[in-house]
Amino acid sequence: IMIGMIAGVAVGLLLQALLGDQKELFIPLGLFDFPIKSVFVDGFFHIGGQIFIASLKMLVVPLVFISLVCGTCSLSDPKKLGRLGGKSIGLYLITTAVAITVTISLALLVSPGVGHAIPTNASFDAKQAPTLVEVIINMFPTNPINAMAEGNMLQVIVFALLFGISMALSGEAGKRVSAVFDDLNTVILKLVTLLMNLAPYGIFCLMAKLFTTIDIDLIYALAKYFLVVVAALLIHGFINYSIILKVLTGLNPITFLRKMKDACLFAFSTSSSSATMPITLETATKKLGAHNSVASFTVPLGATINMDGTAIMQGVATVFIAQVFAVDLTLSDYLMVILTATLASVGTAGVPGVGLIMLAMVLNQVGLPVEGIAIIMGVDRLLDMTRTAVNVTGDCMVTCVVAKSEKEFEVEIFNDPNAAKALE
Ligand code: DAS
Repeated sequence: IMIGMIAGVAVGLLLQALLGDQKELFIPLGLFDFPIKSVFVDGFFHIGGQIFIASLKMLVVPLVFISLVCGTCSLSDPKKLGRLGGKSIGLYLITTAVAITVTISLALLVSPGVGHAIPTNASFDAKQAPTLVEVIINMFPTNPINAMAEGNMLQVIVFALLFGISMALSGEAGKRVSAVFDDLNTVILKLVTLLMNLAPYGIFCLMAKLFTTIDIDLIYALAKYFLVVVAALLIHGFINYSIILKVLTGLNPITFLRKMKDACLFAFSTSSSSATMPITLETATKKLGAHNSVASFTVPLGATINMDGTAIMQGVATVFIAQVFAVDLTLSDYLMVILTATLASVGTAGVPGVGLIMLAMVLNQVGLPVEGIAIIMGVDRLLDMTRTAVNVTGDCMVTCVVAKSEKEFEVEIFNDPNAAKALE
């Protein structure tokens, strides 16, 4: 996977250098000039990358529904589900609030936007973000099949939980259905493994296409903003998570981070927590040692409501945009940003670029011009990749904490460097 990524970036940057300001790169073949960019970048790389992402997303709904039903109905008592829910949602919200508080302090320290009024001709139409009440009501599907068809993951999760609980309470009939779901789970996880064999090629295509077209010099113009976000993401991903994991579980953070490599590379390449979910689930169970009865609940939930990386971007972006527009925000404004960004990340689905859309909700809350998003849109793709890797790391970290506290955790697997080698 790493080789696929590095090769893709290298090929992309090489093609961008060869293209220069031209729109096409022709190779003379005697009879005709061969159009490299159209055939490879807009052809093979684009098609290959999109097919790979689609194949991952194809897995999400069946995998989440089946693994969550299996996980829930295997819970000895549904009361335990309440504990799992309370612990995981509580930890997800706390880590997100910690992320954005640390981030705003860092952003105010560096003040990336002071004295950098950047002219923008780009415009941004902000979709009205849902309120917390709407998010809670919308969690309950009026039509579960429609929720699956639309990929509304919060509704799929709620339906799977209710279905699994009713199975656990249905005696012999529930046991027979549960056996079917266990077999379905085996089959769908096999499909995950089969698709992972395509990963190096899919990631190569995604990276090659992106790095052929990404606007490298725009990053320099927004370098300070870009670097503050990346710094905050790295601090949160490497330091904050390591401290929380060590304090709450005593597990070795270095081992944890090393085992997160593949899931992070997937998240980075796809910019989608949802698309990465099959890998995150495999990582949590087969590499880190969390039981499926916990991971099948906390990982899909985390991929949907836990977006620490996104909240970090939203915190820095708010400070940056306030400074670029010379708007002085008060302490209560920043507290409102922390609350709104934390809730915005709950409502953010795990797909590319939604963090930027939810940023509009945060900017609205503190009266900042939403057009400010147009300033940072150009560098957001690379930041989206990085923050999605942080998002999935947070999902696995909380899964380990909750699983260990529920004694549904195999430390031997966690400490085994070769656990789940088959996945790589
Ligand atoms: N790309 C989103 C995710 O999948 C996060 C974001 O857009 O900020 O986590």
